[in-house]
This record gives sequence, C-alpha cells and structure tokens, in this order.
Amino acid sequence: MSTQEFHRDRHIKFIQELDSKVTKQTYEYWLLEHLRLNGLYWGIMALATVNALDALPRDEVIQFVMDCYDKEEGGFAAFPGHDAHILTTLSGLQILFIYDRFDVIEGEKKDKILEFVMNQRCSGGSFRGDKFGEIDTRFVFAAVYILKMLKGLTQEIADGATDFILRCRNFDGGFGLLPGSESHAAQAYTCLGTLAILEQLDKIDNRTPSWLSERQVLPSGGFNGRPEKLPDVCYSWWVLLSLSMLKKSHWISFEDLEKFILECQDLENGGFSDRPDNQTDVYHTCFAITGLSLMFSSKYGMKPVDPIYCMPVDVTDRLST
Ligand code: GRG
Repeated sequence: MSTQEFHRDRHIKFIQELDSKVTKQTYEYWLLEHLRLNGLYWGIMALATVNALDALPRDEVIQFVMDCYDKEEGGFAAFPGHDAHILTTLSGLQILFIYDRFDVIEGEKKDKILEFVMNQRCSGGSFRGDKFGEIDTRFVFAAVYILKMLKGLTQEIADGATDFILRCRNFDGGFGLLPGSESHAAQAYTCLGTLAILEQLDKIDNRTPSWLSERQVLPSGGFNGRPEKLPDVCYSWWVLLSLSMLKKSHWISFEDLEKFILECQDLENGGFSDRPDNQTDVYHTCFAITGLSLMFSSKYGMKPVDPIYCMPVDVTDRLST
C-alpha cells in the first residue's frame, strides 16, 4: 500500500504553467518547439484524465492546433510553419476529438488529411512518418488510428498493416520498430494498438504478455522498456495498457507499480519525472497519470482511459458512432 498521496492540484498547475510568459522566456521552451503539438496532447490528456480539461483556454488550444495545419501537405506539424508529420497529425486530431471539435476539419481539410496519410503508405503495408521517408511501427499505428477516426480504413490497408506488424514480432514475444529490430515495450504498444484497432489481437500468443510482464523491475515496482534497462514511469502506460489490451494486466503487481508512479511526483512543483527525484516533464506526467487511471480510476477520481486510443473512455465512445 503506497503511503504517498496523488497531488492533483499541483499537477494541474504544473501543466498550466508550461506555456506561461515565464516559461516562454527560457531556451528550453524554444528548443522543444518540434514537440509542441505532441506536448499539448500530453498536457490535455493528463488534464482530461483528472477531470480538469477547463484548466487550459479551450478556444486558444483549438486555434493553436489549426495554426499547425500544413495546407500544402494536408497534415499537422508540431508548430506553425514546420513540416507535417503523421505523429503530430495524430496528436492534433486527438486534441480536436477530445474537445469534440472535428467540425473545424469537416470537408476539404478532412479529405486532405486522409490524402496526407495515404501519401505515407509504403509497399509491404507500412507507413512513413512524413515525406522524408522514415518507417517505424509508431507511424503504422498513427496511420491506422487516424484512418479509424476519419473513417478511411479499408480491408486492403488493414491487411497490409497487420502483415507488417506481425513481421515486427520477435522470438521473445516483443515487437521492434521494424522487422528484425530489438523488442521494445513502447513499440509493443504501437503494434498491439494497431492490431487492436484492426481486431487482430487473436494473432498474439502468450509469449507477448509474458515478455511484457517481465518488464516490472523489482524492488522499484516500475517498468523498463527492455531487459537490463532502468525503470521509467512512461512504461507504466506502454506496458500496462499493452497487458490490458491482452487482458493480462493481472500478471503484474498494481500495488508495486502504483508506489513507483507516486514516487515519481515532484511534491513541490507538480509533474512527474521518469524516475524518482529526476526532472519533471509533460510526457512523463501524462503517462504516469494515465497509468494510474488504468489501475485505479475511481480511487483517484479520474476518468477511465481507453487503453487502445489513450483518450478518456467517454470520448472514445464516440468512435463507434
Ligand atoms: C496515442 C499514446 C499515443 C501514442 C501515439 C507516438 C506513439 C503513438 C507512440 C510512441 C511509442 C514510443 C516508441 C515511445 C518511446 C518511449 C521511450 C521512452 C523510448 C526511449 O527508448 P530508449 O531506448 O530508452 O532511449 P530505454 O528506456 O530503453 O533506456
């Protein structure tokens, strides 16, 4: 049983202050421009999970997302004026979906987004991240997720993506970013998430949950991303929800994981770090909070989070309409 409390209000304040006048005067703020739209999604997702979505100005958020829209390519960039990328397109759409504001892309923009995603499709069923050509299972997941949201999935895309993902599975049950790459827990999430959206999880045997459950590092209780590495709070999400998709989350200790996550809080300034007493950031804050919600949403007064889509369940209910 953890003796730590969850400091909800401090975490809300931490997220609100990430875009303040003071932060904007720091070098680090501008160094992270290429992650801005992803960062906004992480902040919004954390706030939505703790029932505090109104802590950020809604209209300004939507305006920023739309300012990141790249009209030439048809996808969203990390920051106004940057190039569109499939991961930032997913983050932009997730934010709009959480706020129920898909009306702002209805019509021509929606068609262009679909075209942007389809332009990234490669032979062999995979997807590139952008015009520069890198291929990775993250991009396949993002493409399938976006096509699901925009109702653009076809049987051909589904079959190709399933084949590619299954080729990325290794002998140990884990998944890598390309066929033959080392198993990594975050990559397992993107592969299992793709298969879950495509209703192909029955292709997975018990080697996968077995490898995933071995990621819990004792005595810390946190998860690592691969054997012999240090635990990191973000894997609370990548591993736990992968196990949860496979209905095997009871193979790990919730109590030990909860204790580790709570130890990663900054008790003074809010936010979570990768490991206890390290520097906090919005990425680790998001996945610490969503991890806690996946285990104990009612205990912490949080919204239940959908393990496939990483959006609140009351939001993803709209995906089936
Ligand atoms: C809808 C939640 C959601 C995500 C969209 C972008 C994406 C899909 C998933 C990203 C998955 C991913 C690959 C995350 C990276 C996790 C991470 C901390 C990687 C660092 O790897 P190493 O090798 O760290 O630097 P380790 O922990 O192995 O030392």
